[in-house]
Amino acid sequence: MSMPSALITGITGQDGLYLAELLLEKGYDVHGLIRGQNNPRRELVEKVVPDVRLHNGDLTDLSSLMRAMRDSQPDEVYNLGAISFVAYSWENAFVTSDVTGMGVLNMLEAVRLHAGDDPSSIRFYQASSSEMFGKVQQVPQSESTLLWPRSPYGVSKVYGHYMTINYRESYGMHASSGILFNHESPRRGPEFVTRKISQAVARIHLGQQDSMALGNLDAQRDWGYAGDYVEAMWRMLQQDEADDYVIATGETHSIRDFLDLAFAHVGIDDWTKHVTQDPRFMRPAEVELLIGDASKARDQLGWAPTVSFPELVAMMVDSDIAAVKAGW
Ligand code: NAP
Ligand code: G4F
Repeated sequence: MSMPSALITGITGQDGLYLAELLLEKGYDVHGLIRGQNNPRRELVEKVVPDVRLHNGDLTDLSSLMRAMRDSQPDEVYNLGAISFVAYSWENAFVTSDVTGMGVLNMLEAVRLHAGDDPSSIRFYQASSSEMFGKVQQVPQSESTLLWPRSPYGVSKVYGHYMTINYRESYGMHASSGILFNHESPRRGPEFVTRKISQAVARIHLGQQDSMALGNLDAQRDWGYAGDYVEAMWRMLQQDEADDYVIATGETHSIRDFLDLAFAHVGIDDWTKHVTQDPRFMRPAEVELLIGDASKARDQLGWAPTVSFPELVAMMVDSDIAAVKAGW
């Protein structure tokens, strides 16, 4: 039997790299979509996963997606590409809607047109988000919780989520949507709060920085480890029927809890003198509380998280200490 092949959009992102590693381990022929004329993250992808074949393309450009489909001939498509930073989405609402929302439609169309007579022959994964729950209408949040997005990013994800369901129902596509709660790792972008903290704590510990400025410290998130979450994506596409699944740990913690653990890891019990609050990092509308009910994924996919919250915080701080020491 020939090896299965997969196309990943968002290959340069946190999840794209973990997923590429997972699929290569499983024997897949892995392809990645990369955008821009001189993408600064190409080098990182080529170093971490040299066996991935890269294709130029952009989620806003349907013909480039069609070309990537033709050149990669995938059995599975993982649509991870997005403008994913919630704060940025207020400043750039149109481009966020175009990439994170309309980009999903473009990718679904590319898959449907490429698949021809049998739209279910290519399996599709959409990276939906707990940000869609926004002003939460139920605690904890599950697949049936009413969506109430609070940011242009969240609204765009709702569009992509329902478009994925619509293509499944309209064309019989094997299109699944993973409603993933926040997941982090040493590869997390430095603009997100967990990595911002782990990098600052590493520098403070090593005497290279004295303080950091943050926004709302009281928001609560259900934080898991990205390596666990890409396993759930793959499991969704191995099911006979496509479906939607919440992926979460079922625990919630505030930014203050993250600060407690991160500073305690380097022996600092009182972090208040190292942290200031700056209105620049407050959002026009906040998602106050996220906590997911992943029982459907546990029962149907056999999925469960393997990394605890304290382990995740320690992993990120240790990695950033090593990076600062190495001069990265
Ligand atoms: P990430 O690190 O921000 O990666 C986003 C990826 O999208 C990057 O590879 C980026 O490429 C690519 N991209 C941006 N604009 C594009 C465009 N116009 N065309 C093609 N690709 C484009 O995000 P992540 O944390 O890995 O998350 C992966 C996906 O899961 C995203 O869709 C995100 O919204 C969603 N999600 C994430 C979480 C989480 O907690 N991490 C939770 C729920 C859902 P460049 O390098 O070129 O910018
Ligand atoms: O780390 P964040 O920027 O992540 P956010 O907004 O929850 O979004 C992430 O998770 C979503 C899943 O729910 C994904 F869909 C999305 O793509 C992204 O991966 O902010 C987390 C919380 C927020 O409440 C924010 O207001 O941290 C708060 N926060 C406080 N100070 C801060 C800061 N966030 C950032 N980025 N920077 C701060 O200085």
